[in-house]
Amino acid sequence: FEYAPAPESPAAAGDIATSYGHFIGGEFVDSSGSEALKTVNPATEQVLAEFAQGTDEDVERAVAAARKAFADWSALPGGERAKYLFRIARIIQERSRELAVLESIDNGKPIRETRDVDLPLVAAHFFYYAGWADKLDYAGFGASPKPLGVAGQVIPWNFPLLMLAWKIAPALATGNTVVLKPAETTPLTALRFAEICRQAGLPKGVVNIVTGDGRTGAALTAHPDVNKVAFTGSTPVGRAIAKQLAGTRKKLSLELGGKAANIVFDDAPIDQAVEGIVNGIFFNQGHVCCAGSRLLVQESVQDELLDALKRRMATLRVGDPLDKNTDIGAINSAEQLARITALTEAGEAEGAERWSPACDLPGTGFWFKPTLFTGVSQAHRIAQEEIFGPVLSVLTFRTPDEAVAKANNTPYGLSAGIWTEKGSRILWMANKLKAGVVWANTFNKFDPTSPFGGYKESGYGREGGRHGLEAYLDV
Ligand code: TXE
Repeated sequence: FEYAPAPESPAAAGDIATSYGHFIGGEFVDSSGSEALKTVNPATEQVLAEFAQGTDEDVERAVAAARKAFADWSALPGGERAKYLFRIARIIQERSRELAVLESIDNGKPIRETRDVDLPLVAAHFFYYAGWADKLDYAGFGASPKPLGVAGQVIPWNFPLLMLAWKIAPALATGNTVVLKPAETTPLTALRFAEICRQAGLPKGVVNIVTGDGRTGAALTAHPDVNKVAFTGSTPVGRAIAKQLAGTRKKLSLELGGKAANIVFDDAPIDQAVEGIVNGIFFNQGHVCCAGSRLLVQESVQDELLDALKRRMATLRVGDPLDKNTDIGAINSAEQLARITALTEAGEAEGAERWSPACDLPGTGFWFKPTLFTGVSQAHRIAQEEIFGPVLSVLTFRTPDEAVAKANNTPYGLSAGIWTEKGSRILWMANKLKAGVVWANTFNKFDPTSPFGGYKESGYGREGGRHGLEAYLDV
């Protein structure tokens, strides 16, 4: 084994370099090309740093480094691999403040969320999968399941570090090595994670980070020496990757878009349901694949629920992501803001009624008011397409059967929520809903022990839990 250099002294979140290359073979290296991209703070539009647009040659070098490391890494006893993962988990906890601030600056999400949700979950995933590394032989994967080889992983910008953890932790626990490409609007925490790999003494080449846009992603997923592709992102790109991989023997898992229904029955405690609806759609500015973007409310409580919801929406604070009182931060990019704007305009054009509370938005940066649409019909684009912003479409139902039919009436099937006091109804509904995750009397609850993934256009394969290991093993 070639071990990485001795621990470095931790940086502060503000220590952002002016330009970054890739992390390949345990070293920070320059790109073979000269094209650089910029990442901006979406709350201020200020450029944070330049980073490399990964070339085919960069991807080649990274895959070669991962291949070289694979022989020794996969031969390590699971308990030895676990030690590295536990060490990474502990360093993430120690550096969580720095990482939370950096994530909020690069992504735009409120510090309260990065601090209390993202970072604890990131560490939890490394702890959880560290615990699996030495137990694979006795857990129903056959006598001695084999890692697949080099995993090419492409992640989105909505939970940059958490998506990295969902992908890297199970891959390493099972003995695979990794080349990961972060999203082009949020590369900074993945590059900081590379430092953490060095700090943990992770052998060189086990984790490689190559930055760039979709061209770099496509070069990675197409590389012939990549054995496993894991992708989280848009449904069109997921479909393109599936086509690209057809005819190869690469294993593929896809976690794509969603259009979840949050279903509220007339016996649900209204205040609790309102909190769940707000968390369901306004958490992370609605940049959440499993966001509760459709509210299905039983007709008899529609007026009462919408009154309470509007009162609650009027209390939401939109603004500076680094202010601990902020509920809704900045939209991640100008492109995403344009997508949200276009779909909400389509909602109005198709005849739905739009409402937002009075709220002052900062002058610079990318912002969107919490928005509610009533009078929405199932055929409207805002009832069918993923908006990926703080926009809720309200539909109504009378019976549980009608709620199921409407909830299932989208191309997606990632998640759903049910609000009712009746346990029997929860079980009945959960079986009928075509969704990989069904929450009852809560929403957007994540846990490393639970498998997560979709039906239909939301993708295939599961991440998290014991099922998440299967994506990285030949059983
Ligand atoms: O996604 P892309 P975008 C949805 C959401 C959003 C829309 C567009 O509705 O409004 O997608 O977002 C890389 N081969 N979700 O444009 O393009 C890209 O560089 C390989 C849902 O940001 O799919 C980035 O790293 N990789 C979602 C990643 O794919 C390619 C999260 C995601 O970008 C590639 C994000 C290619 N041909 C967006 N093209 C979720 N499921 O949570 C791009 N990429």
